[in-house]
Amino acid sequence: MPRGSRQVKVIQNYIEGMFVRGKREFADANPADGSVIAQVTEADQSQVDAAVQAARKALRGEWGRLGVRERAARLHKVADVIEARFDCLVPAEVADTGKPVSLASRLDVPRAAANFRVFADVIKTAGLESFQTETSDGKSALNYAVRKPLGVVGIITPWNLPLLLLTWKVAPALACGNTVVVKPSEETPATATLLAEVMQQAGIPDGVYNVVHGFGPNSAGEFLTQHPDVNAVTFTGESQTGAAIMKTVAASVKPVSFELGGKNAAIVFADCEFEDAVNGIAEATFLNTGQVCLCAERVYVQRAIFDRFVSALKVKAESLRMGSPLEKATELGPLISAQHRNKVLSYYELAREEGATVVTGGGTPHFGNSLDNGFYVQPTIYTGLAESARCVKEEIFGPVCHVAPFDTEEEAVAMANDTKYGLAASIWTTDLKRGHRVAQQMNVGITWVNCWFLRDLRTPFGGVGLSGIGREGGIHSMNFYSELNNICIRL
Ligand code: NAD
Ligand code: 6OD
Repeated sequence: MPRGSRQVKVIQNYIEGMFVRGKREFADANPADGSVIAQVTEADQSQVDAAVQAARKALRGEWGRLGVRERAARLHKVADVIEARFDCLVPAEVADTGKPVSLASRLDVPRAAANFRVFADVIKTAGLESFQTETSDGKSALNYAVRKPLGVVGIITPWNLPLLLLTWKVAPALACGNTVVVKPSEETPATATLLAEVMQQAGIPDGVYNVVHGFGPNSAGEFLTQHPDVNAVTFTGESQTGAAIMKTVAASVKPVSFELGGKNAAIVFADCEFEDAVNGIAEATFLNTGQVCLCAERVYVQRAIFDRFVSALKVKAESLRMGSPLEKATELGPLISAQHRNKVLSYYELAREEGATVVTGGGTPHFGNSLDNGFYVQPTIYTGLAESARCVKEEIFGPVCHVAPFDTEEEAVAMANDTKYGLAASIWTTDLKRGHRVAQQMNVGITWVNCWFLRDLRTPFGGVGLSGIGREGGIHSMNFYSELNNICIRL
């Protein structure tokens, strides 16, 4: 067994290479049946302090002296160990989130390994600017930039894709030579903790990767973001939480990267490949029980195919297999928590009050077994809401979409852009000229044409408006997780 680890019933903080308990614990529940699967140690202020100091110390140790090539090699080793421990990471993620085992196996855990591999390679090829500058005496100067780590990076992540989103930030931060203190969601503490064992196995020095568990306000999240020795904060989560964190970090003027909520639109033109579009929208609405920031909750369909499209999407939604996340055939698991289910169900109720037509769903399923104690809701499709309805404006983050008709391209673009968010959009058409034209008018960070959530990790990822600040991915991550020092030499 790796040094310092235990067979976890208590999920512990991980500080300077040691698993440590604290004074308080909270329960970690399995969303599929509500059972408690572990107790989690909540980090107090002194433990967050210890984690930050451990990360500072590690910057001055072996890690700080490694060259880019060796750092990249260690990150590839982390990816190797993730792949070797696939059979331990998948069930941990499934138990914590309730997501189907098929999804964790094809998306979450492979992407964790890919995150380390891609950023290990990106840092090796990341170029830097240089300029030869003419001077007033007819001579010149040479300007060139060097890349340095930011220092200690605080990483705060949500529960929907816990390991994927955590490693999406840990990997580039480490690639740039930083050390990190991570605060995973209180709902999903397991895989961040298992990643500590992976780090040990991969030979990442103690103190480079630290984990503190707990909540946001007046708990580990806030202790981390307000810590004076944390040099930068990168956050994925709700827009309102982003606003609260921004206030906290403002006092010490730290760089921030925010990947926040969305109320994403999909535009389906009458000339689309019909089956592909129906399947694509079903995936964009229901994947991970709608708990992906990129999910399409607003679907605009050209009037000529509107009725046919809604009927086909209904058939698709009703055919999704809901059930135990452990069953290979399960396509739809529960929501993350009772609290989140209450939120989603309150929107189902609100949609009726706002005058929606319920095409399918709108309630909770009945299983007749222990899954009835879980946090399941039915996949749901609405039509008939006004564009000003709260259900069309606010992020619900469940397996639900509203489908509305449109006549012209201009009308579709205007409706899609009529939101305070701006994360992602998808466009479905066989007219590629139109695809480019419409894509370029979307006020979002990511637009897909005839696909959704098709990722190349070298591309910019992020949102506009309430959906975030900054871009990560490829060189954009390198630029966030490092400081550039420009050196000017008179020649
Ligand atoms: P959340 O904002 O409630 O929590 C995210 C994390 O922030 C958790 O670890 C939480 O403990 C911590 N936190 C909460 N308050 C804090 C505070 N005041 N200070 C410091 N930390 C604090 O989000 P969630 O409910 O876990 O996740 C769902 C949300 O995340 C949705 O809005 C979704 O759209 C968004 N999301 C966005 C992206 C993206 O890439 N843009 C990706 C995934 C999820
Ligand atoms: O694919 C990614 O890199 C990424 N950050 C996905 C975010 C999904 C939101 O839930």
